[in-house]
Amino acid sequence: MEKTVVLVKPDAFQRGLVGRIVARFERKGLKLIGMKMIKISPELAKEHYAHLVDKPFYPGLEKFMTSDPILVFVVEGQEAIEVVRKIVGVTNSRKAEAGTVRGDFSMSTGRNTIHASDSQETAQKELARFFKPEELFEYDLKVWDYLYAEDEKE
Ligand code: IDP
Ligand code: MG
Repeated sequence: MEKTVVLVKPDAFQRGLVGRIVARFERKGLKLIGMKMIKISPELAKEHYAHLVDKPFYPGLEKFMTSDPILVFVVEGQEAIEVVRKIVGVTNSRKAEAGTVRGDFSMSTGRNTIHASDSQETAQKELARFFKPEELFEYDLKVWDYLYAEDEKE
């Protein structure tokens, strides 16, 4: 089963949206296997946003992401990476579809409430970046048989 990483950004904390955002993933049927609050350091921000460090908006992005704690969590499920990115919506929240997290909760690109891994490679890197092996939990989700049919389980 695929695992993917979600960050709930400082704007969601300030706006009291954390619980509602996590609930979106729970109600979909994704299995929560790790979750914690952390404060991102400037070094970690540069690593996480390595693809953006040369952009003019990067200093503001780093300042914002390191300003307050964030929530980081991991969900597991069939095609979880793609499913989660769909729930998150596109980067510019004003263009994000209604029903997505960004489409429903944000008006902004720079304050878009949430991050999610965008590929299998990124998901693996982000898992290692934010979680120690012992912080991820393997447990039996009793409703598994109602989330997936026999031919959809691995
Ligand atoms: P993503 O979060 O949808 O994967 P990325 O292109 O990976 O989008 O950008 C990471 C984050 O950087 C975005 O979520 C957003 O907060 C910020 N960002 C991206 N592009 C811009 C921009 O043009 N202006 C300001 N912030 C941006
Ligand atoms: Mg991205």
